[in-house]
Amino acid sequence: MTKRIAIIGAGPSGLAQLRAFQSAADKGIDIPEIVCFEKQSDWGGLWNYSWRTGLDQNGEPVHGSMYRYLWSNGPKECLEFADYSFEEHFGHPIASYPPRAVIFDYLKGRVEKAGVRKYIRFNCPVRHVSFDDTREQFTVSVHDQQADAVVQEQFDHVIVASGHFSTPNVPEFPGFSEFNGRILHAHDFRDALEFKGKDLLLIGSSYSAEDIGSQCYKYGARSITTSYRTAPMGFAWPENWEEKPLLQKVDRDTAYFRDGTRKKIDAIILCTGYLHHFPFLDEPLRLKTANRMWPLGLYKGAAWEANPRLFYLGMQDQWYTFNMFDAQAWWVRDVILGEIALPSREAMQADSQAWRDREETLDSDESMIRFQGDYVKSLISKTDYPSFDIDGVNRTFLEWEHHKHENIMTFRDYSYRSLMTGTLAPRHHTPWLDAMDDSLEAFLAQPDKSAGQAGGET
Ligand code: FAD
Ligand code: NA7
Repeated sequence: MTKRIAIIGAGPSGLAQLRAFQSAADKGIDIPEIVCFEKQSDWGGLWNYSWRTGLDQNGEPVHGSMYRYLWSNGPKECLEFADYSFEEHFGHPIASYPPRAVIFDYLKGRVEKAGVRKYIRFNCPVRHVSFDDTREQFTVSVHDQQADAVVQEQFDHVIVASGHFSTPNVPEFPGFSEFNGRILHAHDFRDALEFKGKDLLLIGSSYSAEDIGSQCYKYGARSITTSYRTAPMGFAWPENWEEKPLLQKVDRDTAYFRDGTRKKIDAIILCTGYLHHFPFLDEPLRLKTANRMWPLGLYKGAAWEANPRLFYLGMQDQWYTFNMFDAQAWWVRDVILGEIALPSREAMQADSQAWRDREETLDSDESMIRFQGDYVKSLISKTDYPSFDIDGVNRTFLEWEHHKHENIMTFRDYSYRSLMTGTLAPRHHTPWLDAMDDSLEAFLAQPDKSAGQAGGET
């Protein structure tokens, strides 16, 4: 009997899994019956922008954490698919830091070409997944929103690709209940113009604080204050941006910090990260982890060691994204197809522990980038995913880091060489700080398609 596979989520990870199976089918390999359940009405995951916050039209928590005017926060050359280049999609080279709509278009282009939309059931949040040891099958309960019916189906494998940057981690600080202004989490941030002319406090010192702060600066906030728990971000900020140690309390319109200083503020954005949240999984199936490079319990970062008929994609903290999800999806496909044999549970745990031991020695961005690069290498060496220059991607990440430290407001003006095609990206027609229109049309209206300078010159 044909195996049945359930994929939960049609974001970049779930789509990678569909593409992996379809590429095997194209080679004449028999593939299982696949159903991908997606709670939103379209694919693309976080890249499918929603203006909504809170609950959606069906009463579901809104998945989207992306905001207007979001531009790729790393060079597109680091996330490029090895089987579908940006150049193939757009017909010509494009600049290195595209806005969200352009990335979404690229993501969509590959899966449209592959013809995998037919596998996806949209508006179908998965409510519950359990495993029956006797039948060795999963029961997946799904709410089909269009029919307004909860239905149950049996599957031989389940692949969780529901993402982990959607359920906000929301700490509380003394005085929040009496604060005079708005308090929101980064998950609910949508439009920087809301904060034009305002004195803004952001809690956190990672990507969300850096990027939402930069957006608010770009669109006219009066001042930005970022408050860190462990360490400051340490970039050369513009004059109206300062970094403070952790917030101690808020008194109506004033924030007090650990170093004894205070500041009047109009609004607070909690850039305090996200929770790995799987309310739909039965307890023995549920991954519990903080946002880190090597969550334990996942062999090769993907197979649930306690029951390796279950897989997770994209659960690591991410330097690598789209091509790492591909590497995982191709590997998971080959495990399911019986091309890759899994060792004993003890051997899987020992292998994971070795990765975790190395993870715990990582003490710099560079070491984390190399660690994740090695992980991607280890996966693609086992499958027919097109090999690519991972050392080259690592080098591009390091150049990106260097450019950010040189000037956090101009790093997006640099160009890098594709590791897939060898083409050097053209310079964008407008410096990022002046580019207020983030539409695909504005971005692609490149008057000059000639190449920029490799990784160095603006
Ligand atoms: P997601 O994109 O989160 O997709 C998960 C999918 O699962 C969604 O479609 C969701 O609706 C669906 N789903 C969830 N629960 C259920 C359920 N119960 N039933 C059915 N469906 C469900 N990465 C980069 O490479 N570059 C960037 O510039 C970048 N910027 C980012 C900016 C922000 C603000 C955030 C939050 C993330 C950013 N990322 C960026 C990282 C991002 O995590 C990845 O690019 C990518 O979206 C992860 O893909 P995913 O498929 O694993 O998860
Ligand atoms: P991250 O990268 O998980 O970072 C979370 C940040 O929030 C980090 O600086 C934490 O500080 C801070 N944090 C968490 N809890 C608290 C509390 N209680 N108090 C103060 N500070 C806290 O999440 P991001 O949202 O920045 O990035 C997620 C993705 O979105 C990323 O991949 C980007 O591509 C976009 P810590 O350093 O742990 O002290």
